[in-house]
Amino acid sequence: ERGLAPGLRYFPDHFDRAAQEALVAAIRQVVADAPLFVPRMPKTGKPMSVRMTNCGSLGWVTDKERGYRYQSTHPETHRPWPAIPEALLALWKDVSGFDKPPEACLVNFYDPDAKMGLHQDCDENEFGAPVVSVSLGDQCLFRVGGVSRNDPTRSFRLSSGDVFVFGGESRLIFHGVDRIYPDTSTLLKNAGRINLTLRRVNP
Ligand code: MD3
Ligand code: FE
Repeated sequence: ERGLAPGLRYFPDHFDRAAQEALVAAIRQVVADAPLFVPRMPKTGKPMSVRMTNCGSLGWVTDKERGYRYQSTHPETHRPWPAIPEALLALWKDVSGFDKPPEACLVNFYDPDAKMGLHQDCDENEFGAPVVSVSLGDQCLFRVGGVSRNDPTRSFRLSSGDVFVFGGESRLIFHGVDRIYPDTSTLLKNAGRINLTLRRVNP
């Protein structure tokens, strides 16, 4: 483990190959139940380049009309989200330092040309809990700044199996994914990258 800034912890290679394969299998089941959807920016309806789904009692969704929010059902099937896989609940217990379990696990799928602009995660009502992130598949260039958009940023090349914990003073930092490095992992059959983020939504 490496501590990088107050509240920001990095666990390179936390999951070994077998554990990563088990996580991918669990996520494939989640996607079979709750298909990937294309998130759209509030007001403009511009599609994001990542595709998403969720597991847990609440999932993060966004569309043109209603914007960013958490809800208990899939935006297209209108069914409840599937359960968070046990291995991810165990990870939360190991690294979050927070006693209540996460309500939400957002699953982001990056094609080789997908990215995510610099943003803060502030749609939750509980900033005392950290966000725990797991990277699977191709490497990416991940950028983290400070709590103001203009703060200087640092970049990290994240690899499959890496875990990040964003808590404390780092819970509201700006962050984004600048690019995917194609063909840098053999974990996923269909290439690209998966990121899982575990979150506590309500106090
Ligand atoms: C720092 N996802 O889903 S994970 C997101 O790789 C998101 O898919 C990126 O940003 C991805 O919102 C980055 C790392 C991450 C996730 C949540 C954070 C960093 C964070 C919340 C607060 C601070
Ligand atoms: Fe984020």
